[in-house]
Amino acid sequence: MDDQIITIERHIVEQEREYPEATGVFSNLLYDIALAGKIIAREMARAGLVGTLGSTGEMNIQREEQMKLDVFANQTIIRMNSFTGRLAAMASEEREDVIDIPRGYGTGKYVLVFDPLDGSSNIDINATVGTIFGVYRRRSEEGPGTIADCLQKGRHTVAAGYIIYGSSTMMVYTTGKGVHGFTLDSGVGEFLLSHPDLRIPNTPRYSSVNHAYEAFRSEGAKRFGRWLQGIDEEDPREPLSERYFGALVADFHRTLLKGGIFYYPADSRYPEGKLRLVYEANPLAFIVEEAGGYASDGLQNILDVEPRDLHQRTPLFIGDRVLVEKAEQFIAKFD
Ligand code: AHM
Ligand code: MG
Repeated sequence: MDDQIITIERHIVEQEREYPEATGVFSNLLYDIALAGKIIAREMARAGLVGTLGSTGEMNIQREEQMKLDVFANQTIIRMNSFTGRLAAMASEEREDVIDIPRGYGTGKYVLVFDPLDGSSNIDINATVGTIFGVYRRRSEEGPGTIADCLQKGRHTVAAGYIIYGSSTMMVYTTGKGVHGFTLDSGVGEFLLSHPDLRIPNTPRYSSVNHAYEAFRSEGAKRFGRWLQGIDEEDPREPLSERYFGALVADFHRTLLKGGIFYYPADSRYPEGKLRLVYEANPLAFIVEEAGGYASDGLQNILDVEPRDLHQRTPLFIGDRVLVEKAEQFIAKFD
């Protein structure tokens, strides 16, 4: 195994062999996502050259400024997946409603939820951004997919992953049989297996949070932050070093590889939390659990939250199980 070169295509096929009843539809869906990731990575790499950078001047439905590359990433994923007959519907951070499969094209048994370009405020400084996705089996029997198909508990995820556009492009995915990371060799245009069977390290290395909003947070979240910093008087500990990109994918990726915790609690500006449950928190929660970690909204496992709305927000504590459970304890005690 050590000196083999394993492409993502081969890896997906080999994983599929473990399911004798598999038809190949699911594998093809994962290739399509990987291909969309390569197209987005290429566009990102040349964005500065062709003047793609900067704002379109439009606001997306979350009233945040939308960058041109967000639009490109969103369109690429939709175009790649609309006509294949593999999906019943899609949902994206950039679109208010469920994205239907165009009339005249067949529908399939899966739904795809995604954040096409997370952390977009990082684009114009050439810092890391990423695509997050989750795949579910549809619940409805046939015909166009429904919102209920997209609003499933994270626990029902059949595949989740992300593509991180950093100093190199990586795709990390799981189908519930380990978490595997692939690095894009842009010379040959292939994602090659570079991080088989990722497990979050047992020793936490970094904590990751935006301290600017400390004053807006609940007593429990504040105290948890102080505990991580080693300044809780009742329970002093070695402080955990901090890192914060301000792009969830990048902050999560580091947490997965190096160990530690990322958290974005609820606060008085965002009483429900800032991050989105369906296409941000759930896919990453599914990945972290598969890698030996844990994700919580502060009260319960994120994967057990019943989504009500496509763009629902949630507090998120994700990474090392012991640290995330400690956050839950602070919140239970003080909030
Ligand atoms: P978005 O770029 O899809 O809107 O995502 C929101 C981003 C996350 O990537 C990141 O974790 C968070 O917002 C950072 O928020 P803040 O600037 O408040 O720290
Ligand atoms: Mg996002």
